Amino acid sequence: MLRPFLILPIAFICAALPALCQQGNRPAALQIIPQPLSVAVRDGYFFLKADTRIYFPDGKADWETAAQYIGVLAKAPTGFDLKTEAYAKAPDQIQNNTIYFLPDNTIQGEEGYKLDIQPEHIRIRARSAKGAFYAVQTLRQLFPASFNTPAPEPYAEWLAPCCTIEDAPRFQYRGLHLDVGRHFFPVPFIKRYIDLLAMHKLNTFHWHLTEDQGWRIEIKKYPKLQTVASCRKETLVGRKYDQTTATFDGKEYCGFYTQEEIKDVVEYARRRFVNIIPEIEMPGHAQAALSAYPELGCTGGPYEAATSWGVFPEVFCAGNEQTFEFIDNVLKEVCALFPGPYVHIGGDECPKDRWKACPKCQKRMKAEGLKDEHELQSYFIQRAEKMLAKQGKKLIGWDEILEGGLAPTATVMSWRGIEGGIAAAKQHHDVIMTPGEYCYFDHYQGDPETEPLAIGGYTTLEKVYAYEPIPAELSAEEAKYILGTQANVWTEYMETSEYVEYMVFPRLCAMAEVAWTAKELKNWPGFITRLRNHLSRLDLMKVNYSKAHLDVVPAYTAGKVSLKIADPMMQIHYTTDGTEPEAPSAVFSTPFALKESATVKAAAFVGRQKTGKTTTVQYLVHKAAGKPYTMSNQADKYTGDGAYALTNGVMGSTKNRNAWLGLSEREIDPVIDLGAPTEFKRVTIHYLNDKTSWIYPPRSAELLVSEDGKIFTSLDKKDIDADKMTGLSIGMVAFDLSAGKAHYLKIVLKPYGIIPDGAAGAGNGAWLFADEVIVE
Ligand code: TNX
Repeated sequence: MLRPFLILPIAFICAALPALCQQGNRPAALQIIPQPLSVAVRDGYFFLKADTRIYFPDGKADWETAAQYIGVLAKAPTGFDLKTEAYAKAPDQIQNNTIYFLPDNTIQGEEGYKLDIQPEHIRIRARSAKGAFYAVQTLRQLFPASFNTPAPEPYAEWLAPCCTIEDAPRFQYRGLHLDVGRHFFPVPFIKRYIDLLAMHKLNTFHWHLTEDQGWRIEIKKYPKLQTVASCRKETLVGRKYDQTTATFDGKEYCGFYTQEEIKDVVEYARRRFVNIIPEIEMPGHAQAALSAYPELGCTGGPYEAATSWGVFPEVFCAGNEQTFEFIDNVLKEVCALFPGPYVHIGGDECPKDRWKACPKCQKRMKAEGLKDEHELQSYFIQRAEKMLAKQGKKLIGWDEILEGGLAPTATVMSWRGIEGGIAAAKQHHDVIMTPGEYCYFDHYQGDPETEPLAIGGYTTLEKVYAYEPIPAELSAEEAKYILGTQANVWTEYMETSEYVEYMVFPRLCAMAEVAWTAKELKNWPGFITRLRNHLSRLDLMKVNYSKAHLDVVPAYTAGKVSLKIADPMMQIHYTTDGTEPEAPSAVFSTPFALKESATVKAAAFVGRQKTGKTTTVQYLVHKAAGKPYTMSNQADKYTGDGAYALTNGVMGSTKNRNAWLGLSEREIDPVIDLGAPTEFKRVTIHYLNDKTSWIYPPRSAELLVSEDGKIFTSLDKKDIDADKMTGLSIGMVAFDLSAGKAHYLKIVLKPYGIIPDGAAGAGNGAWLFADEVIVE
């Protein structure tokens, strides 16, 4: 179990503050996630009993499925065998102790519903069975939390408060993705995942089925995809820093879903109104497929399924007709298995090295009049589009499919930011927004120093909640092409299903509200309050959710330490002497200054109980700490936590990328205003070396000084042998001066430039990551 830091169950918080949770079995307020459009609560309760009858319209199988789902949910906790019955015509006077499902064309949207709970009966109105199903998901959240236990609760009273709820989703596409290529997850977990996404009113499961590290779907025509491509010989341990330090576990890793299993999952999803989008990656991320059928690669192999992570040069050969035959045959079997309208063909991260050197690919480019390898990729994707069209399916691809020309009917998943989505919408193509910064659940959700290993990034619960899927750059007309949004779960570092749950929850709860709830109704304090209650449901379902949102987040502005917590109900206790914060420790209320370097430790409490883990920050007090600075180039992605990134008294570490200020191919040149002429003896600046992540040392560092902030004199310049540094490490440049004095200090770090051949990211501009300018 991956729950090393959980100190206190949510149930305890509820015991301490019952008003915020439930009073006995009676909900104090309706705490639904995602927040519905309108809720009107009345006095009284409806009691679900063993003999409650559920009625659905005769002859409508999908309505029957929605109606039966109440019984599916109720079975374990209540022990009831609830009966559903068809009605030919709804009676004018509805009988007591019934739940009626009523088709109603006046309800807003295909997935909207109206849920009306009276003491005597419940009425669910919807235009389609989908809406009826979401009404059931809402009803489920109105019963006591124990309605979600897998074990019987014989003494519970199954009551739901009388109310009228009218609801409809903001977006028609609400997705969650899972990469089963890097790690394989068995069918029971896939079903649980589908249950959980449906519980949060998402309607799409994007099943990423093929990768460099493993092909996970049975294709009958190509048996070696099962016997060869579904296995890799071993797996990288931990994070790779470079070829010399990587270690492998020596254990073969295999797994795939048979077509029978896929059919079973598709049917399971159908009963939860979830559409599955299968993804078959091409032309890149195809190394496992090539290990089975090497003739489909440009060099002919031999190949083996990848054993570490990243982007690999071995891709499908675009000059070879056999490749297209293979893809056509694979897609035919895939299309037959998945009834939904879409198939995802990947299209991301396809290096063009092999194609450039491949005579067949070059010949194809000539014959087809393609001007570069991007157009060859576009040619590839357009052929896949036609193959899918023959099977009556539409193509989705990652935003790289924009390069070299978009296939005419393609839907674009915008992942490298929002630009791809904007460009596609402007070309009147459908778009699904999944920008990494907000929608990647493989990113850290808390302090990397204390969180389990993740790919990088920093996507907190609050950040996910703040995501707005419609880019401001689009007109109202163009915005209509944004079908919705999706969270992606890449599993390089998630070996177990518990790990996946830890990364997905509670961020998925926030995502649900981004995708479903009307923009005007989104409200962070309201969400965090409802989340407390919701987490008690997830507790009972034994979902291994993260509590990183209960950790204290340090901030630093103008020489003062500030401590923040996402949940306003919590109180922060802290120490500055390195001891563990406990209930008697100081309570944080206003930002405080440190007179000397200190270790600050802080944790969130409810009453005397610690709710999260302890955050530890080492603050260095020096002459530039808390001093403002300006730079010629601004960081957009790696901001190092804001305006004081280089002078906040906190050094970036090898684990924590977020503390570093990062720029690609541009100088980092802070001009620090020390406030007054200041004497100093030593100035140091630090940089990160992590070449497998494209982060390189600077070429040189220069120190300049000025009295007026305009005219600068250079004091010293040092060259750096950037190629010499290996592994993952922090470098430092120190300027020692016998007696320096200045009002303004400027440091110029020259970027490395283009990444050399043979290294990860070759041909791209290297990143430069700098942190703390320490002035002593
Ligand atoms: C990029 S997102 C990828 C994946 C990785 C992921 C890690 C996308 C289309 N491609 O192959 O797993 O980054 O965050």
